[in-house]
Amino acid sequence: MITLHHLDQSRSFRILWALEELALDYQVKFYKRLPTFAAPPELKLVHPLAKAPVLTDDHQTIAESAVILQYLQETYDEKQKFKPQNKKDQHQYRYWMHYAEGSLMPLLVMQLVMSNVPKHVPWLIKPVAQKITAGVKSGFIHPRLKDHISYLEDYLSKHDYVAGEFSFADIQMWFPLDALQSRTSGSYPHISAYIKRLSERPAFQRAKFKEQNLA
Ligand SMILES: N[C@@H](CCC(=O)N[C@@H](CS)C(=O)NCC(=O)O)C(=O)O
Repeated sequence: MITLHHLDQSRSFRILWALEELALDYQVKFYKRLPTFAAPPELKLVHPLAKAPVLTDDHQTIAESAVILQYLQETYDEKQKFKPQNKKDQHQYRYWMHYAEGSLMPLLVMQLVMSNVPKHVPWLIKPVAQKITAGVKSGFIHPRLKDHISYLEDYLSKHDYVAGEFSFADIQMWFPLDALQSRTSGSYPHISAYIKRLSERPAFQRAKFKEQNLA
């Protein structure tokens, strides 16, 4: 039996969506974030790092979104609908699978951490914390994010999906792009159109409906 260990407001939505695309039988174990926004300790019983998503399939325990997506595709996508079949698109498929968590997410996480630091320090040093984190954001994070956004806007102005037709690489990319759109103030027409295209998929809608009814 496939079990998705799902943390609320998290990357594990990717896997819920993939399971719906594959129309598989699965169960979801729901974990609620602690007030600190960390995963609850029960998730440690499934995987020592207590990060979501984690998927268990009979005796296997699989962590990391990209690895889970690849596992599901290789194991259950009998008609090879969710991975490109030609070499050029397969290269893109691998690239975007890694880029999402290896290049784009670290910047978004860093930005989130920097924004939260001043909220969690004693009031006396708040102004100092604000100054330091604003400096890191404007001097380090924002110029790099700007480059990523231009790169993605350009790529998505020429491609409806990241690797040929819709594939699991799009599921992997959806999360950072959705986070980028909701956490930054800019307007990104091609990224927005891509997110809209993905969110109109019936499997995405089913996964959203399931997620909303899990808590
Ligand atoms: N690269 C990992 C990241 C996993 C990750 O950081 N998940 C977050 C949720 S989006 C988490 O479990 N956070 C809880 C915590 O850090 O306590 C993946 O793609 O699966």
